[in-house]
Amino acid sequence: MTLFHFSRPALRALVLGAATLLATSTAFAHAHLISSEPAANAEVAAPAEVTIHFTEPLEPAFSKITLADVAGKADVPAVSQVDQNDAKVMRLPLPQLNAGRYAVHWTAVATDGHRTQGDFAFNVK
Ligand SMILES: [Cu+2]
Repeated sequence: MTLFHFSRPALRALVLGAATLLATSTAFAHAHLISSEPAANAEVAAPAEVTIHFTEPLEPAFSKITLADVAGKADVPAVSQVDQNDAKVMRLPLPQLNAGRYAVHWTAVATDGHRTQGDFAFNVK
């Protein structure tokens, strides 16, 4: 592998440089969740949609939100969409949800192609 062609100090500098770059650069930032409505673990009246705000613009073709109920799969006819005017916002329109706990799973692909994902849950009163 090409890494073995570097001297030890050079390799060390390379690794440190990469770590510094990751820590300070926003040019290669992944899309992370800032906030959501409903918020994680919130107890709410049945919401019309799940909205998630991200740190970076998303690639609509590869980003999505899905919803699961206690049975493992909620009957959500719509698909999630990235906001056409603000690509840092993604939404999943919801049907009328019954009372209960719901799990949200999101996959966000940033414009740099990097994928992040996460889960949170909320309760419908
Ligand atoms: Cu990235």
